[in-house]
Amino acid sequence: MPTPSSAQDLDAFWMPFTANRQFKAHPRLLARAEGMHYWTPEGRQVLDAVAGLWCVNAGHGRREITDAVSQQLSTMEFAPTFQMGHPAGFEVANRLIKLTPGDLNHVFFTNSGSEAVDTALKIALAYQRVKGEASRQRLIGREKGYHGVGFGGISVGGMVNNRKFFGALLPGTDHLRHTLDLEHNAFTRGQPEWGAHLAEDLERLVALHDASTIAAVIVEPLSGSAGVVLPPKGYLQRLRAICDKHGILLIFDEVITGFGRLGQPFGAQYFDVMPDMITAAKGLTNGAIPMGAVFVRKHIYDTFMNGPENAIELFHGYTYSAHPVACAAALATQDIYEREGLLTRAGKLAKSWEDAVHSLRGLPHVIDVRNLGLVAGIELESRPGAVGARAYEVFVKAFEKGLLVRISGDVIALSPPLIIESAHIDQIVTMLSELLRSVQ
Ligand code: PXG
Repeated sequence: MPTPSSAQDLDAFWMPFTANRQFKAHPRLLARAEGMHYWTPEGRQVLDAVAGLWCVNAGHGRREITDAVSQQLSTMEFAPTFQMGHPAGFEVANRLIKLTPGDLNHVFFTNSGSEAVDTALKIALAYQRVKGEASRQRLIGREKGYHGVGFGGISVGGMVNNRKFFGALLPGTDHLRHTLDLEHNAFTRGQPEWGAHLAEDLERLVALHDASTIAAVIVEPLSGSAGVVLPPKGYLQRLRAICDKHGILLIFDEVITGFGRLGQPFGAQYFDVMPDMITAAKGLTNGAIPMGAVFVRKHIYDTFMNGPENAIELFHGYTYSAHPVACAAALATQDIYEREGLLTRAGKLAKSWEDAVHSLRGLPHVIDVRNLGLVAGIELESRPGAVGARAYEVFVKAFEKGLLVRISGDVIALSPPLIIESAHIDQIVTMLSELLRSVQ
């Protein structure tokens, strides 16, 4: 593959969530990856502290995934799943439901997290209607929530720039308060003690709209994109209890927390809270081939399986739902996770990760450090009138130094591959502390 070298080469690709002109003036390119590292086209090594984009949980360049994908491509590159099937789709579904908690034992396949979210929201609305509660049409999200970029996802999402350009969005949505509070919780190790009562905000929305109008609540158990926002201890339990009290479905968006990020297969198990649906993507295939999924509890699936047997139960699906090549990647990925114990590895590393990232406390600009499992957020004080500028400078300098991080506003987000070793953790923290000392 030739490396794009002129401004003209870079012009045609309208890059996602990117300052295109700024990037194209000073591009940052990646050309190869293996294990914990990327390499630039010039051959410079970059330590991946963010698993690509929170997805390459088993590390880069896994031969088993490449081989499975290649074999599937040469055997059958595509097969429809509308009124047809192929073995791998069923195999992946059966395999995945062994990882999910309780009776979350049916899977609807999508191609991304955004599609998984829109699918879950549609299932929630259809479920209430099929159940005879068609007045339950409202969907509740949370401030600072990120649920992808479909119209459903941005409507329940709570990040203003992802919403304000796109019109009136879905009608009938509302939002819970977010749980970020530096005044009470700055520099907490793990989940904050303060803030479980914020879940009571759902009672406010019930009082305002009435439970009979609310279909579902969707939250990320831990918000990634908004800058690593943790649920206070007991918060998710309270949210579950209030949903139960009012007959509201609870959806956990686990696109980031799924597949081992917190030391359990899913956040639902880590937090010991049972949602009615889980959305997932990213780590499902180690980022190698796009794939998303919605896990649905038995009572929801069964509600749909009641009409005449020749009736299609859910008018929803994608050409590429359970794409055979994605299924092959998913199976190979799950084999690796199981063989290498990666879905619980974050739990074993969590303490040393926590100690390492909290050692950044006290460095210039650092106003909070948040961590859980193998995730961390380091929040920097914003420059006056220039939110995000300081973290952006750290991000650019980090890449130049050989470290890939993510930023959201002035939060540096870290979510390394789950194969990380302690030497890499040291390296990440050492590089970050030098960088924090070097930026103004
Ligand atoms: N839900 C959650 C919780 C996510 O984190 C999506 C849905 C959408 O997934 P897709 O596959 O449609 O992108 C996500 C995606 C970041 C970052 O660094 C996070 C995501 C994507 C890109 C960047 O904050 N999360």
